[in-house]
Amino acid sequence: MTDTKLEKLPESLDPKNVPLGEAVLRHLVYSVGKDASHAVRRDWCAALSLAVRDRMVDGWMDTTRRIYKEKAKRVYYLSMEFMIGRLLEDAISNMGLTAEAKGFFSEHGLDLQEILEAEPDPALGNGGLGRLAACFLDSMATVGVAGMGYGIRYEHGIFRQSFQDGWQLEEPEDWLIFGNNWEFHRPEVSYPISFGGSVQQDAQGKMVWTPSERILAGAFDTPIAGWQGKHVNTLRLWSARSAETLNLHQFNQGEFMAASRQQVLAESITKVLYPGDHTAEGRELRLKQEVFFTSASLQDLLHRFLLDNKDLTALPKHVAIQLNDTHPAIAVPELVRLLVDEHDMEFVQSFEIARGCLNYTNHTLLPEALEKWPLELIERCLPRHLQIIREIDNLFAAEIRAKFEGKDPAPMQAIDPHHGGWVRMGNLAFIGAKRVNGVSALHTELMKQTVFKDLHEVYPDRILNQTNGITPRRWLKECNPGLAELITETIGEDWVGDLSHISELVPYAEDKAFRDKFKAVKLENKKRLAAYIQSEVGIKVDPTALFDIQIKRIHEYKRQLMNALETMALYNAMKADPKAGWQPRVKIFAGKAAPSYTLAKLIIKLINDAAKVINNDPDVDGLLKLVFLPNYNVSAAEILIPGADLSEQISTAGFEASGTGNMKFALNGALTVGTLDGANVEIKEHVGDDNIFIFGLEADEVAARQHGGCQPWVTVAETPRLQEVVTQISSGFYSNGDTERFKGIVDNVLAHDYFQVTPDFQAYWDIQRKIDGEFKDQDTWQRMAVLNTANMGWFSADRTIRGYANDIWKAL
Ligand code: GFP
Repeated sequence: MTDTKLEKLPESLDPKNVPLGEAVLRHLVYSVGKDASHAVRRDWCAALSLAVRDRMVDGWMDTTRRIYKEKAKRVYYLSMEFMIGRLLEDAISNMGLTAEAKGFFSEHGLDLQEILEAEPDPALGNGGLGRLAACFLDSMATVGVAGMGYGIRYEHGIFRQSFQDGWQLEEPEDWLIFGNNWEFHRPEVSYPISFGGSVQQDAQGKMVWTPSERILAGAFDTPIAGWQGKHVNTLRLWSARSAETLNLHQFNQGEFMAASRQQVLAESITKVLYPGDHTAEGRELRLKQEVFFTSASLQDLLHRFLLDNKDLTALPKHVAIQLNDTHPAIAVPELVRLLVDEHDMEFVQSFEIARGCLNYTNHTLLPEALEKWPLELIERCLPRHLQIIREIDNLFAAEIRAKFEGKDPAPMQAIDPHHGGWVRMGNLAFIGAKRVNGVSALHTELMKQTVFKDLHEVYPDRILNQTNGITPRRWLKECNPGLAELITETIGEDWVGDLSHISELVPYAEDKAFRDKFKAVKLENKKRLAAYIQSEVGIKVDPTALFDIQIKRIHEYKRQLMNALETMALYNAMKADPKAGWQPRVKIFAGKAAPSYTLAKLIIKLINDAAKVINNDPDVDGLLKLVFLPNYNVSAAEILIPGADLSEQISTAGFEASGTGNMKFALNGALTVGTLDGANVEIKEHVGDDNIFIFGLEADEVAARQHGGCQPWVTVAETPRLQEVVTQISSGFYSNGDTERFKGIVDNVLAHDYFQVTPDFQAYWDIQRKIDGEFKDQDTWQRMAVLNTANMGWFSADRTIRGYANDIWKAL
């Protein structure tokens, strides 16, 4: 730091004193370097982003100064994913600049919307977990929590999905190709991250780790403004580079590849989100990514703490750290390591400090997603961490033995010595956390009864629930301007900053004039969606049909397959009797399958193949269309969700931890067809039993069937519509006579059906036909839709963040 006396900049430099339009022009010429007459949309987008960013900086610095001055408790949210979506619209909306920007561009014959769409969508996430992290950033800044997000600046993010002959194709996403106008590179903020090598005890008995590999983590900061820009927080993303410089000697010998080897290896750490993990190299890379961003974040927050504190034992008083899933769970031994090895603290005390700061959110009970690392891999990459994990396990075992006589701690410990040895990251996170939370009431209950049963018994106060939420700014105000305006003109604008106000709409459900306006907005949104579908996949759909949408990661438990099978059964029924008065439907899917998840990719292929047959059959023209939109991301969701009549939330009960798409749809006036799973249970409580379509097995029934053994082939035989569809698929009806193509799906459904598609199929079919009937009575349907929107106030992420801040972080 320099010792200048300059505290406040001259008024004349305050960006707020310059009209936004002028600032845009200035940036266009002097920052982007383009003449207005040659500027393309992307240039205008860059200029507007920079002008808006300028307006955020003062608030950002004010927030930072205030946090330091008030010694506010800082909250660090560590997440492998931040699915932030485009930032410009969010920023101008939160900063109250939308009207000014619109006015300026229309004066110059340009359309703001088109300029907003020129911004690339940063694909730094995969699904709900990453989008939740992004909603939390918005809500922390809105509620006034001194929060900071820490993650990875993936050069390519998650892959870009396209279809080749109906198969998913993965290509690198290049969101950074034209630069990123939101971020501030901080070259001076850089931390070493070490791997490999060995650990020796020195003469004083201290453990000394001599790593074999060192990578540098460099910081990039993005300001995140809350509603009305009062509070501006930071998202700090880490980018990897080599600690070694270019080997000039080798380079000059003409060995160009060898000279850059270290750089290439280091940079691979932040290339892509979720590199394939079917190879040993891929798995090691994932582990290194986790260690990389976790260690950099912890080093950074300790550095910040020590700027105005001397005593590290006070860390838990000033700092709360939230681990989003097990990806950053290495934080437990890493924080202990930093305290012991770098700050000369004692082990037990260090562990207590770590346990006083760290908290862990669990997002799934699926064993495949509760990370486990082979002991051999941890030993090779992180020898010092392994020592510490062993010490933590010993401490934990002693604690358990002292508290519970005769209780065996082994099944709960982080290290599982069986089958070659594993480190169980869920157990490690639990043992090292002050609080562990689930993301819906049902999920939290199931956590207590299943994956963390033993740990819950020994630490009964540790698990608590924080049902997920969504930000009403992005997920209503920005994505659905028509509905947002209607709501504001009806009940005022308070709902944007405090969604509980939206309940003032409840009486309007009985008001025919309001319902008609509500319906008109929906129709406009459906037209916008229909145009999007036409431009993306060339399928023409009728905006007055029932738009039935399932958008999420493709996974067996989310049961896109059940939806697809029902669509095929509906096609058969319509074709058999086209004049039976069917409710026209458009079935829409979108979502990515993990690159090595073969069955999920086959499900995509099946839907695309079925779409080819159905959409080209004149018998069902005007009755049924099937659409799979490629490359689902936040921007696509912003068009899809406002245009939905029906929201598909049909996971196998007990498997969807919460869902947040379910909340976004309901808030935008779509009705839910769903199982009693995740947050559907709480949505039902809020919107009322009559305004949601619930069907299917419940979580305990699913568990009983899964454990007791079931005979799906018998169920299929007893369900004629399903039987017909399964026979068609296996006989090549959707695959040009190829009877092998979908064998994987058919065999799975008939022989195992772990996710209970067959027993739920009939109930799903029945409720869909009930929905057909109810949709025809548009007035009643709109009444239900209004009641959905009006009763979603509780699902604001602001409420969730207050819950975390009060119950977990003690930060409000
Ligand atoms: C995961 C869970 C969801 C949950 C989110 C956020 O998201 O049930 O709502 O995390 O907690 F599965 P996905 O990866 O499934 O999208």
